[in-house]
Amino acid sequence: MASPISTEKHGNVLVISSDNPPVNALGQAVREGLKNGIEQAASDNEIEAVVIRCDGRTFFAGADITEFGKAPKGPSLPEVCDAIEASEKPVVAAIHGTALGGGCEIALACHYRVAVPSAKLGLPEVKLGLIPGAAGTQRLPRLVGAEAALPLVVMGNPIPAKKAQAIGLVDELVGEGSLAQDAAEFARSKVGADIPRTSEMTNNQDGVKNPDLFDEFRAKNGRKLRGFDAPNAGIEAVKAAGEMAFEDGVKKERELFAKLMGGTQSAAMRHYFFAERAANKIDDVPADTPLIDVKKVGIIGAGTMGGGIAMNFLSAGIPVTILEMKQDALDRGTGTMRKNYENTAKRGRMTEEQVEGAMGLLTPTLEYDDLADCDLVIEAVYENMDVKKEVFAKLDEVVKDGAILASNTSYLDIDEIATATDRPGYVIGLHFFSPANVMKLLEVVRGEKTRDDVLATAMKLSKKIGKVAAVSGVCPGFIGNRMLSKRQEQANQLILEGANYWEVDEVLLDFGFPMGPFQMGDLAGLDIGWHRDPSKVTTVREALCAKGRFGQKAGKGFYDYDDARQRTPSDEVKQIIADFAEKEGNAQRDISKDEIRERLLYPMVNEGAKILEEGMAQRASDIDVVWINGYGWPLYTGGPMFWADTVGLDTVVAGLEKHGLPVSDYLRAKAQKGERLT
Ligand code: T1G
Repeated sequence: MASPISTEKHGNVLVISSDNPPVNALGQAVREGLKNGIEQAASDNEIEAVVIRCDGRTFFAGADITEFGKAPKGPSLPEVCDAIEASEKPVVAAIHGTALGGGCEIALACHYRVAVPSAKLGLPEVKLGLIPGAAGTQRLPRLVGAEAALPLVVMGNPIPAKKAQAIGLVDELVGEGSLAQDAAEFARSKVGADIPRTSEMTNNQDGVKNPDLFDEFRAKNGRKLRGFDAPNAGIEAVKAAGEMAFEDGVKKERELFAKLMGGTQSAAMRHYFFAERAANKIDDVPADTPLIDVKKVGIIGAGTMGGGIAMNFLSAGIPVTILEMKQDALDRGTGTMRKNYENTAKRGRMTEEQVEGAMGLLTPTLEYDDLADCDLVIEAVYENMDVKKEVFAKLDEVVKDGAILASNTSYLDIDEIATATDRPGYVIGLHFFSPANVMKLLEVVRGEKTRDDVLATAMKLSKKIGKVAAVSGVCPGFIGNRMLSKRQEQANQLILEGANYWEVDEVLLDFGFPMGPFQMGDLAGLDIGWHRDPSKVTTVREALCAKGRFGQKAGKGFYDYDDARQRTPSDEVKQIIADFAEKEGNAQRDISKDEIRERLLYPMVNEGAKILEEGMAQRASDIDVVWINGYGWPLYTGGPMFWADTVGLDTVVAGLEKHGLPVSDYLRAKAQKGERLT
């Protein structure tokens, strides 16, 4: 098979090119070709300088993740990097697209780096539960200093070429259309000059002069890094770069890398990397299905959801017409959207003109007729079937043929809603999660009659508005809420049987969720939907509301809150629950945290298995995508399905049986056959 690497002489410059779509991943053939190219340059006396570049959309975007876990085949990436750096002739990296991970390490091993302004550079290995494994944590601090290296290595977010130039990672920005020749020119200009090797530089001493740098960085980012192993390893590796000789630092990096590679967190995060991409594919819809061009979107309802949904499209540059029934509701809704954008601008994440640009694409209206030329209309009105059907009947009348009519319903039957129209093929569910302009998850609910082009359009559009979409079938609660209801059921049952409600929260917090169900109840308000009759107590929540315990806003709910909203478990609440339980005939007993965790999480796995069995999700990894992006399931465990495989399905089944909880045939069969869900 032809090598993905080719070389071409341009006068005294050898240009080594990689053509390895889709992202020039540094697979074995690429690594071998690069090494051979450097050797060719060394042995050719006419060559005085080298450029390394890539064809296609991007410079090397990292090691080839599909090779992980397989027996490594030489030459290794560190070997290739060392060969590049050792070259006696100047080597220039010509960067476009995204130079990520191993790609950034190749660039660091080069003696110079030139990039087009639209390029990005980064070390996202932490997002795979790893750290750079080809001396990136040792070369980068020597080139740009420990302080500038820490965010790149530990948070894993890429930076634009301009910022890379500012910290010294990129030497020169060149023309978008003239990268190859500008890089060759740049290389020629370095012939005869001393060769700058990043492994010999000493900018990393800032971390030695200010050793608090590392703990300060760890503390500043503590919440985001909670539970993850790789970020801390990244900090250790960058610290080592300042304290050790290069070779020793590389050894330290390799130790840390190997430990992470062998751990469950990296396996989980690599699973998630592919899961997120797989979720966008619909198995029975051809990849070349023609898409509907969505030039204008209509949103019905300017409340929290409607406004949040609208912002997703406005931020992606898609005009939105938003409809309300009354002027004051419309004004309130659009006012909230503007305020949200202005807050984002205050945090420096948007410019003023971007705010005006987004708001300039918004057309508020009270008239359904103004939706007539929309290509997609999404309703986010009251969660009531009759109301939804009325809206869809109206839309069917007013909106042009071929337009998609979507409901943001979180559990109602999309097929029934579709019967209110003469275009069931164009009806789909687009279930956003609150706050809709922030939460990444979008459950795309495929109706019985939803057309392929409508579904394919929804998936493509989800990427355009920065969402992670997963397809769900029509069932109560779709994928996420259906599994959530099982956890909620057990949480409520557990406290009636004597489990301490704060321990139920702690189990989920310790597992890695951002919040437990009782904390969540206090935050949202326990009195939502309360009938306001203190004498009528049929649930624990009603018992608490009867005592004015409405949650954080009342200073007390399940917990007591101080002025800083710090929560403390309440003996009064413990008693209220015990009294209520006794009235209901529930005997109280001490319940261990292990039992709590099994009863909260295993029924979710069982429900996920049923969702798969019924074909309500295309694949187990889609369920992981839903829970990680919609409900804060800790990424480093890979999601409920991957986590169940890690625990072992036989252990899950045994746990469910031990607690007298139902086991689906699908899950039992998988466990008996020793198979995995993912
Ligand atoms: N290896 C293998 N395949 C990859 C890949 C990679 N590194 N990156 C992307 N793909 C595939 C992806 O699965 C998809 O395949 C297609 O390319 C398009 O990707 C030693 C150890 C580059 C920003 O973490 O962030 O280097 O679905 O849909 O949205 O220190 O891909 O088409 O069959 O995401 O335009 C470090 C991971 C690796 C970068 C492009 N590098 N990739 O985004 O397209 S570890 C990364 C990305 C490492 C060294 C360490 C993104 C992208 P398919 P896509 P995109």
